[in-house]
Amino acid sequence: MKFLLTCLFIFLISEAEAVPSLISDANEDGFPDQWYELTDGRVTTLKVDRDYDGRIDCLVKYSKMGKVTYEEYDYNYDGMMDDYYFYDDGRLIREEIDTNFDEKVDVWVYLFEGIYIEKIEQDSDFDGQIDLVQEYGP
Ligand SMILES: [Ca+2]
Ligand SMILES: [Ca+2]
Ligand SMILES: [Ca+2]
Repeated sequence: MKFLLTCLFIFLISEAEAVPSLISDANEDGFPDQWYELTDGRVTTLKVDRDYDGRIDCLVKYSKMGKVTYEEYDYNYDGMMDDYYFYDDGRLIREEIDTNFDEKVDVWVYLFEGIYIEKIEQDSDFDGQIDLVQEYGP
């Protein structure tokens, strides 16, 4: 029974946005911690509260084909997203990181073929200007 309850999703229709969503309570504390937004029966967005503090710290968007198109994470769980992933046709093409958690991205990592680093740009003194560029040939 416990297993059943854990896996059971409560189906809710959000009236405000008219976007059907599935909500789940993975740790069974009575508060939702996973939200699935659906379009035509497919999950288009997943939001997760991984540390169960009531704030979303993971957001994933999916294409019609079910491929990840975008992700963002709040790695230090301060309520602000600080790590962003951009995908093209299911392949990671760019990662943007706010390494000092001041809500401004300061590292940009460009990739090719989803896994190889092509270039890293960095704002090492956090003044908003890129001051370090490392390029890696294919
Ligand atoms: Ca959280
Ligand atoms: Ca954060
Ligand atoms: Ca920053």
